[in-house]
Amino acid sequence: MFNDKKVVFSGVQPSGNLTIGNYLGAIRNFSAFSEEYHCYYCVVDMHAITVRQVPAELRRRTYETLALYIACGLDPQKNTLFVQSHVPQHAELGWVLDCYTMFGELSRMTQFKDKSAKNADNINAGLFTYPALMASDILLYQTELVPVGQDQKQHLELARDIANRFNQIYGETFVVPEGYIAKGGAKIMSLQEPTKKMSKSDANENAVVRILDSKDDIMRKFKRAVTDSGNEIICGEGKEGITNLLNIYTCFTNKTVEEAQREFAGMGYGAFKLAVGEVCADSLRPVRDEFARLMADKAYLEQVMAQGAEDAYKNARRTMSKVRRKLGFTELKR
Ligand code: AQP
Repeated sequence: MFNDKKVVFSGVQPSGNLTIGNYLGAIRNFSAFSEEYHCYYCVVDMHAITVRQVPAELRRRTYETLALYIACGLDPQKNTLFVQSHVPQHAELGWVLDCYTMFGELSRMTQFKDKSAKNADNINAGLFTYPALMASDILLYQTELVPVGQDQKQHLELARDIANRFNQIYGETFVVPEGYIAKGGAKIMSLQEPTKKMSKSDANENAVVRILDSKDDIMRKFKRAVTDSGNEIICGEGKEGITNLLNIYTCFTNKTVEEAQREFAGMGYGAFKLAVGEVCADSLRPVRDEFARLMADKAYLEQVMAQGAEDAYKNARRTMSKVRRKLGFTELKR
């Protein structure tokens, strides 16, 4: 289907209901690559279990994340959409790369520090070695480009270091991937603590706008968004809340920040927050409608999963055979 095209890979964890951060920072940008690249978009369920999940919810969210990929414009005929745990080479290469990733490197990862602080009773080895599994996801497909939000930049740099290290020891084995971080939506902040990233697993529902929230919920959350004691709708230091809202507004409208600042000059914070809520809710409506249609057709989603896993498996197996040979693993003669 794709042959010699260069490869794009990205993934989303089914670790919660997806947010407008996941949408603006990642998924919304994915379809732009579909013509030029062979795109692999993965539901990374193995990453999700680094934090405790309720099994039935993980299963449901895996379907939902796949449906959201499609509802956000990813055509399964033009993109390989699949579930990470359906392709066992992710775990296999993950283990190999664990052995080429240094303890010191993993200790410096800010996401590990943040997530260990949030999950102090479950600082497991998987949480620590998460970036090596992420490197395996990317390197398995000889990926050139990885579209991600700003928060994944550090992990991506580590994936490049791991690829370079392996290539230096064993000769050219992996393509060394580049990150693609979209300008506007790269870091959407929490509506309640705008110095903190918006995260799908945030316990405070008012901090997070979810792609599938109803219009009423979206409007309510924006109404309650934290701002500042001033009255100017401009970006700047000490105005993290307003800066975040302007950023969200420009992402949904494709206007520049300057245009938005001019548009809202002299307006009160209350009316401004409602305007941001309106464009957000209205832009997401088609995604919500398409999502509902897809979720009613589980057989179709299963067919997409199966087709995606088969295609991913074929290509993952090729890289894994090369890695096994380079490492000196013996081949089993049957
Ligand atoms: N707030 C954000 N702004 C912009 N991009 C974001 N991404 C996540 N949050 C924001 C991007 O979404 C993609 C998928 O993320 P993920 O599921 O792999 O995990 P994450 O980065 O840890 O996202 P969350 O929402 O914070 O999940 P939890 O709460 O489970 O940890 C990535 O490209 C990410 O950069």
